[in-house]
Order: sequence, then C-alpha cells, then structure tokens
Amino acid sequence: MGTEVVKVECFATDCSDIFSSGKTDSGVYAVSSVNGPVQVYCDMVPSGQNEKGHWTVILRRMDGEVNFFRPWDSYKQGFGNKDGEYWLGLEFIHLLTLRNQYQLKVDLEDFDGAKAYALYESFSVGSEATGYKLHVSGFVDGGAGDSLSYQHGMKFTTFDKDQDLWEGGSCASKWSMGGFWYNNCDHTNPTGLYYWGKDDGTLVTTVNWYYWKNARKSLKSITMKIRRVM
Ligand SMILES: [Ca+2]
Repeated sequence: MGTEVVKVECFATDCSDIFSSGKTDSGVYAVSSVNGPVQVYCDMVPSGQNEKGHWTVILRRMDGEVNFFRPWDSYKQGFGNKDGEYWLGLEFIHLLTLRNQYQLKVDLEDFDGAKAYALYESFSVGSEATGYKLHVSGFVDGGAGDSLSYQHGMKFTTFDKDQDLWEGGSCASKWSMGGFWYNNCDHTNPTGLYYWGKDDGTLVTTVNWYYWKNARKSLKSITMKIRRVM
C-alpha cells in the first residue's frame, strides 16, 4: 500500500463534488457527512469515451488484507483502509443515496487477468429502519452478467443480524461470509472469503459474481462504486 493522501474538501458530498472542484486524480479524499469528514476513495478514471470518472467507491476487495467477517455495527459504520480494501458503511451510503440519485458500477477482475463490469442505472439504500434495504435497477451488461438483481429489495444481513430469506439462519453466519444484501442466499457475495488464487468454481464462500462465468469462480478484485446522476 502506498502512503495515504487525504485532501480535505469539506464542502464536498461525494467524489462528483471533488471532481467538479478540479481534483481529477484518483485517490483518497475527505467528504462531508452529518458526523464530520468521511474518507472515501475516488475513482476518477473514465471507463469510456464521453464519460468522466468521479466514482465514489463503497466497497473494494483486492488482496485479502482486510477481514470482512464482521458484525452489524461494523457494516453500519464502515471499516478497512481507504487506499485498499474497505466497506464505506451503510449509514453513510444511505444518507448519500437519500439526497441524490446514484448509479452503481461493479468492476470485476479474475486471477487470469480478465475484466468485466455490471452497471445499474439506479441504486439506493434505505434507512436502518428498513433494514438498509437495497434498491437496484436498470442493469447494463458490461460482460459480467446480472448477479445483483436477485438481491434487489433485500434487507442487509450480517452474521449477528439475520434479515435474509434463508430459513436455515443467516447466510453470512452459515458460510462465514461478510455482511451483504442476502436473499436465499445470493448470486454474488463481494464480502465473502478472499482466496489468493484460482479455485474450481464451486466454493460458495469465495468472493464471486456467479453470472460472469456461470460458476462460483474466486475473483481477484471486485469494486462497487456509485456516481451521482448529474
Ligand atoms: Ca435467514
């Protein structure tokens, strides 16, 4: 990991504001929240012509450095390293998507170097009173297939707070996975167990995105990032 560089932009609500202020390099920035500054990683790299970056990263797995098998409070508040692996926090994500409309992009890379993405034109997270319910729609295929719509409308579940539809208990607890919007249980689990290499595509616990390979193939990296619809 490189040295973390924090650039405080207290007026900014997200990476779109950071970008608009003229800071066009990817990196860790501080944005404002009701509880003071929050550090986020801003991905400013455009993914196509006529497109600017300014994505606010909400989840990133890339090397297994951070333990994601954590309780409800951790997922509510956020954890990890903003220049490495982290989860931004449900409360902050909820407040962001409450104030503005966002789209979601999920970037994937496997251990063979292949890349793909999935885009959702609309993304929001409800309040804690709703169970931080996931709203995701408007899938656009970037080669990855749609592994998230199955979990649309689901409440958030951790090993110590079961709000999923699996009757045998909590999906997170059963499979030693991190918190996520589980249904019965999932077609993707970005907070699953990190495997440092290839596997046979059958382990449900690996960080995976089922419809990319039609298999539970362990991913090298997965990034979930959101961008305000301007
Ligand atoms: Ca359950």
